[in-house]
Amino acid sequence: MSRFHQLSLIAVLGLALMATSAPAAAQSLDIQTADGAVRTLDAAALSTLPRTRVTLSLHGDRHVFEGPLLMDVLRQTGVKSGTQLRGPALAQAVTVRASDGYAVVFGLAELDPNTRSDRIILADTVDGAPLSETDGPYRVVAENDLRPARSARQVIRIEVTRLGPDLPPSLPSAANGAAQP
Ligand SMILES: Nc1nc2c(c(=O)[nH]1)N[C@H]1C(S)=C(S)[C@@H](COP(=O)(O)O)O[C@H]1N2
Ligand SMILES: [Mo]
Repeated sequence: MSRFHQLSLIAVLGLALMATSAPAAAQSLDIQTADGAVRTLDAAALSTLPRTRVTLSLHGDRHVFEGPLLMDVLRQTGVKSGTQLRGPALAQAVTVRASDGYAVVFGLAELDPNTRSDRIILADTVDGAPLSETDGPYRVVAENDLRPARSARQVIRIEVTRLGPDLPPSLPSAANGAAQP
């Protein structure tokens, strides 16, 4: 094989390797705001946020996860917090989606440290090391959850959805609801 062909082969193999490892190495996160706009936050944007440590029990072992508060991540896209999080803004849901299709939902206010003391973070390290490929790059960790079921691994997308305050037309109002059998 000529030197040129050897180099071409190495280049092709290199590109193939990059293509297969790219999804696992992707560190960006898509956030869909309540008005439908999607914003991509990369690792650099997330690295500027203050970090918090939360302990979670997995299979009987306690692990220390670390990362920014999920609320601080959402605030990057203009979500209101603190005393601004009131009225219609309280009827917003946050759907956290993972690469395997797993999804968990939080009420926006439960993510706000001004509303609840249990912290909910978007962890990128566990016990001081980056998350494994099967858990990361990001994993939600909800402090004091008794089961780790809401701790979605491999988070790739977060959606903020307005659910109210108006009742959807399909739901009975208090008046005609009372008339139902
Ligand atoms: N992406 C993703 N995250 C997930 C799950 C899942 O199926 N997919 N299962 C959840 C459940 S039910 C539990 S109990 C924990 C288990 O955490 P472990 O996989 O680190 O043991 O992960 C949670 N996070
Ligand atoms: Mo579980």
